[in-house]
Amino acid sequence: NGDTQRRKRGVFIVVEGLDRAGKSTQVERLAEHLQAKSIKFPERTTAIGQMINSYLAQTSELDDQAIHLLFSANRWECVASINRTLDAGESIVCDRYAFSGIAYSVAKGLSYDWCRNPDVGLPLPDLTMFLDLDAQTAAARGGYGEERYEKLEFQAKVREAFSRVSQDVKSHGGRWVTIDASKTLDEVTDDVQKAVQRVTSSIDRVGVKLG
Ligand code: T5A
Ligand code: NA
Repeated sequence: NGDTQRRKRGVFIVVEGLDRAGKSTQVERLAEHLQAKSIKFPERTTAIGQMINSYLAQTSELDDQAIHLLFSANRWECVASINRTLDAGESIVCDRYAFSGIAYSVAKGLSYDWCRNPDVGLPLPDLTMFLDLDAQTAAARGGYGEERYEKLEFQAKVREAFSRVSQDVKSHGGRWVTIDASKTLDEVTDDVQKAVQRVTSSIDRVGVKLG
């Protein structure tokens, strides 16, 4: 019956945060722990993803609006595959999602509502975990400064924008948990797993969409 089918749907977990907050590391660990599939945005292997990649690597220029829509299109081209996976009962841990899309473009000065619109209708995550780290600490971690957005002042604006996104998500019934990402790798992993346990035990997964 419908109730059984709902419970069988996989859990859709998103990990968000500033550049170098530790997302990729934690996504891989969580996916292994849950035996879930890990995915990431931008998904750089598609045709759209390659345009995004060259923009981020600063080998091409695009208008702020154009790149924003490409990031969103890059998510839309993966929706069918996400839904197939979840419907088959497999869970997904996703490295960045629509919330990064909004936060980075708002930090550039684009209007919040304009930035939010293209992603309306995407699958709503069952849980979003925001790995919170101040921009200075993030910058002190390895490899910072090669990609377009990896600048201290800009990252501080992104962090502010994420705070608005979190209010928005919560006010629309989404589950958003902030994790202190300044702790050690293992401590963060522990906090992430606890948050997942807490939230997923109370989830009724119905495939709600971003509104
Ligand atoms: N973007 C993205 C948009 O503008 N719009 C969008 O719609 C989307 C989806 C690329 C850029 O695209 C923008 C945002 C980004 O600027 P990306 O490919 O996800 O996004 O690139 P980054 O987020 O920059 O990925 P990073 O690899 O830099 O950061 P992660 O994944 O957060 O961090 P991770 O795990 O790779 O760790 C970074 C370093 O820190 C260490 C790790 O060992 C590693 O060296 N580290 C820790 N050190 C100490 N303590 C801890 N707890 C640590 N955790 C990790
Ligand atoms: Na990453």
